[in-house]
Amino acid sequence: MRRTPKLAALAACSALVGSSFLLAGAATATTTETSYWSMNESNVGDAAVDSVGGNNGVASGNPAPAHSVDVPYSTPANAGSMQFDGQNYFEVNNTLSADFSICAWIKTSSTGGYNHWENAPIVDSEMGGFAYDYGFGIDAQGKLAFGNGGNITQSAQGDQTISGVATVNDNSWHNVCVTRNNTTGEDILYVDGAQDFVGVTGVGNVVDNPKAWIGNGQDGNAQFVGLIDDVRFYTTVISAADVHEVFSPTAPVVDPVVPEVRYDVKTTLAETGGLLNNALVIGALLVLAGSATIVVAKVRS
Ligand SMILES: [Ca+2]
Ligand SMILES: [Ca+2]
Repeated sequence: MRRTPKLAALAACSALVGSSFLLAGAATATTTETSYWSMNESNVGDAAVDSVGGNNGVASGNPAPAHSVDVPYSTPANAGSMQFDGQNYFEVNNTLSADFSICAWIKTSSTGGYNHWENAPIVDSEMGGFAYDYGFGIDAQGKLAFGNGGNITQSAQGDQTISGVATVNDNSWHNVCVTRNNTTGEDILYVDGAQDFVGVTGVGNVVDNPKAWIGNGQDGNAQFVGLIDDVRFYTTVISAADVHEVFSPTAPVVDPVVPEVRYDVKTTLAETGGLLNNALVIGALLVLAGSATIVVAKVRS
């Protein structure tokens, strides 16, 4: 009679003694992410920590942005978002210039104007009059908007603004992104992980204002009143797949470690120890790890 191999039998009665989880499928967007403000600070007046680039946002205004438990997601853990009242803001260094992307979560009822400097600002690096500047916010119709000053043609400079289609000022959380291509002038707006609108604005490095504000603007803007969370800067045009990953991260691939079973066979060896003669087993371990079998024995004669 064919018998079940002993190791197989042992494996069959294996017991789970430990497990762990490995993360895979990390968002490719993170490879070009240069700033990430989680907005998890708990005290009024705290700097908004940029955990990626160290470009911490200095709180300004009275009152300063306040901690809130109203967040767009809770898994992975999200400790808070920031409340803006139309007056306050965080000031960061403007680290965006040529190709770039901006993403954030917003929850607001605010409306803005028709030009990028008039929008209810999410991130704004405006300078008065024509300048190589930009603004990302909400327009007069409650749509997402982005615009900048730049070279519209080879002979003309000016400001241009594009607006999206989806309503984003319904006081519900929305993930909003813009990508800006400095070669073609193409800008793509995304709402909740999906492409919302494609347009064109002028090209040129938008570096005239060395600062950018989160939650406010610097010249004629409407007020942004509401919550902002998870602001991200990228120095590339991130892909639609990257944007979706920002909106809804791929669930981690669960890869449990193969159960490891350890048997102390000291007793068994002792009972059938005729072959051992003068050997004295003082310890023996049979370790099963997946298909591999490792036998470790300590024998003293
Ligand atoms: Ca947060
Ligand atoms: Ca301007």
